[in-house]
Amino acid sequence: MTRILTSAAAQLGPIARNETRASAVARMIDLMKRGKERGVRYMVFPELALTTFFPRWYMEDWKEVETFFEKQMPTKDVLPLFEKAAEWGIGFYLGYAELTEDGHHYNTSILVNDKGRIVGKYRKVHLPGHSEYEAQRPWQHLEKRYFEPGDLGYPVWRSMGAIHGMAICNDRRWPEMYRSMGLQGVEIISLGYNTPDENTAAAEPKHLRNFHNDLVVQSGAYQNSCYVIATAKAGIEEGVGLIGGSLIAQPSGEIVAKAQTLGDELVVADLDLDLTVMGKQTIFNFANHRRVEHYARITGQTGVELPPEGDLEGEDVLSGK
Ligand code: ING
Repeated sequence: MTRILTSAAAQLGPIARNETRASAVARMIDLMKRGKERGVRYMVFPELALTTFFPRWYMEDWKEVETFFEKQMPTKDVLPLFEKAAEWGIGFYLGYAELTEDGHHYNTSILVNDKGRIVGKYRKVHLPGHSEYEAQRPWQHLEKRYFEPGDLGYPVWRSMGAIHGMAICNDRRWPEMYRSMGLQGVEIISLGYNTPDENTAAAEPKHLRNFHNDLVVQSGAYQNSCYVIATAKAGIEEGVGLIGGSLIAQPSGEIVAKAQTLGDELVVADLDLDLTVMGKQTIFNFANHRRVEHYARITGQTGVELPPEGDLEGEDVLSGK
């Protein structure tokens, strides 16, 4: 019996700094309602989907910073989303800023099943940007200031008939993320992102933002024979352009569905979970093909260690012939 999980990337357009949580949730419920009409049973909202992407601003006052964080989940504002999920039988991924009881700050996502129950939590491991104000930038990217690196690793969860994994934004650029879950048999990796359409750290042609978005998601899906659902917060948000391009990639690495706009948009596809099997049993049968004895650098070494200076002489194979 084929295992079809009709799913969606639930892309959001800009969220203004003064937009309420209730307003963002109402927009997400509208997308969920549209999903229900299209037989969607699982949907992925963006990273930090309850507020504007606040790491674009330097804020001295942590009281102000913490206005963008949630102290519990669900809060009263988010509860309606859980209630609709249970009423309509639609599970979801939600990204938000988490403030724990013991005062830790994480860029977090949760996996909620089609009964409205929280199945899993992930905290963003790869934090891009910087931790101090950098005057030369047109806007800041202070994720290293406002968040701690995630402390939960890359778990997977069985839910809604599939093996799910989660990631957030910059994580999608790191192959270690996908493989950590590929080694647990993951079938669907969900991730949300807020990606400025201009690199403020170095001169880079703008079109590369969208090219890299597809490249890394397609590669991760193919190399781990899984689906990847990647959902943008898109559009001009508080004066800063965020790329759209939400997409669903299948285990072949091909894109099966892609966003058309920079606004609130549902990108729907039938995920046939049995399409993950061929790759896992043949070309990416990790047990048959991986040679872990040669991979030590990947977990043993953080940065680059260059070889000794100077070109090697090389073996002389010509003279004396
Ligand atoms: N945003 C961006 C991302 O990784 C970024 C930051 C963009 C880093 C481009 C490097 C290059 O998509 C988040 N929120 O991680």
